Amino acid sequence: MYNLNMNIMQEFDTIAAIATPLGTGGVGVIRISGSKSFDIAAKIFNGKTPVSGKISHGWIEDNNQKIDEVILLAFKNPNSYTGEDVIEIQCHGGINVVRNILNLVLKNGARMAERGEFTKRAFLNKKLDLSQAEAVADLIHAKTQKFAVQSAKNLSGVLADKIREIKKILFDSLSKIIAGIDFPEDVNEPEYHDLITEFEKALVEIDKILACANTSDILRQGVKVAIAGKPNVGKSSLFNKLLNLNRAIVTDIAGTTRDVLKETLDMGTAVTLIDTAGIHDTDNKVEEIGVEFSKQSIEEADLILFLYNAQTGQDNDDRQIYNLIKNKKHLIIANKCDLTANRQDNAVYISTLTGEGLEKLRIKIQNTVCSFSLEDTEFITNKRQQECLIKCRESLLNALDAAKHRELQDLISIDLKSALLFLDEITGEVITDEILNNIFDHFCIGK
Ligand SMILES: Nc1nc2c(ncn2[C@@H]2O[C@H](COP(=O)(O)OP(=O)(O)OP(=O)(O)O)[C@@H](O)[C@H]2O)c(=O)[nH]1
Ligand SMILES: [Mg+2]
Repeated sequence: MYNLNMNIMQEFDTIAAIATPLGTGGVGVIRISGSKSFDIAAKIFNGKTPVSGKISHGWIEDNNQKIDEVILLAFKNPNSYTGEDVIEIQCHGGINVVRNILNLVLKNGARMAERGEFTKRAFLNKKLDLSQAEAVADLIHAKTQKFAVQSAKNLSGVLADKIREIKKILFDSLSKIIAGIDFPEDVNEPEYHDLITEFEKALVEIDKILACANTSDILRQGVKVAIAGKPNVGKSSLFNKLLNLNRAIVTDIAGTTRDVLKETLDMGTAVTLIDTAGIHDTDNKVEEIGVEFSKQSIEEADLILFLYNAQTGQDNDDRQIYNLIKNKKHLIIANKCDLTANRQDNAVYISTLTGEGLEKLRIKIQNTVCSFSLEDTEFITNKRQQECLIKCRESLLNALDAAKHRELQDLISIDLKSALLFLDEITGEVITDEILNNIFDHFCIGK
């Protein structure tokens, strides 16, 4: 268990990693953090001696053999991302150049960094609280513009500030209760109705954050949109068109798609588009499993694109599938409208072959999807944070109940302390190794 209320900078060995994606690019960055960073730089860098906060230009050399011409950025602790001494080497962005420089850094005393280890150190050295560290991962992995903007808010400490505000309300009440218990002669115990007012105030704030949880989840995971219908109606063709990518196999053989295919689309909100196997009765074992998967996907989806053949119209099999989805949010789509002039019902007529109606459909999908997360969420939370808030809320409700029943304030203080501990878990003031490792395992190397 870490208790970060100790005001000591933690001592670690020196780590290094490539901070940019591996590939060919303009620049590549190798990041080194730890007490040996400047010594390592001195051994491999031929140029002006690095000075904190300054940029130095020179060459990386291995035993006088030139590796690359680089720019070196130096940061002395505590004024760096990790709070330790940090050196960042900006070199040319070829795969081999960055690898050669990293190997040289490792040879000269650094250890390869683990996933998220730089940010973990930043957290342990109190450069970021845990909610901000989690926002770093969110920002890196954000699949949509909107989620990136929201994650940046958390990185700037929006959630952490709110949690601190709630903590202050609870902490003030707890202090008054403890003072009343410890110094009964000098200090009156707080009035119950005052405690009730304060607890209710804190509850309102917690509920405000939790009210955004659903939108948070949608922003994070995307709205699940499944394409469903009989075999051969053109589901995979539509899937490919919406993605602008030939991702799914399309043939005129009924039962082409067997597995569930998923891809992410940015429609303002992230959309997970799901192509499913055509639903029908079959003796084929593989197809049967595919149909089962399709039904599961429909069950989990937020929106169903129900597809049928415009030329033949809906038959009994179509109607059976429609019965499966009719109680969920759905759009009815008649595909292959190039084969018929018939336009009778309330369906959206499209042809994945000619492109007719596809733009109209795209807009319809987009409008429906956006209605899932129209309001700008004030607070983005992840499952871990939501669970802490829910537990905090339970403890606080117990405290409120006890206050309403005029129970001993000693007892109320126990629930209050537990509520505070759950809030501490969100910002990471009290945290176990297991939780910490679980969080940083989701980072990439070099961050
Ligand atoms: N004329 C015409 N043919 C289409 C259209 N869309 C798809 N097709 C054809 O219909 C056949 C089936 O298309 P798929 O996209 O594989 O159909 P599916 O619904 O995914 O089929 P399963 O995976 O077997 O369930 C293919 O031969 C496509 O070229 C369309 O708008 N017009
Ligand atoms: Mg298919």
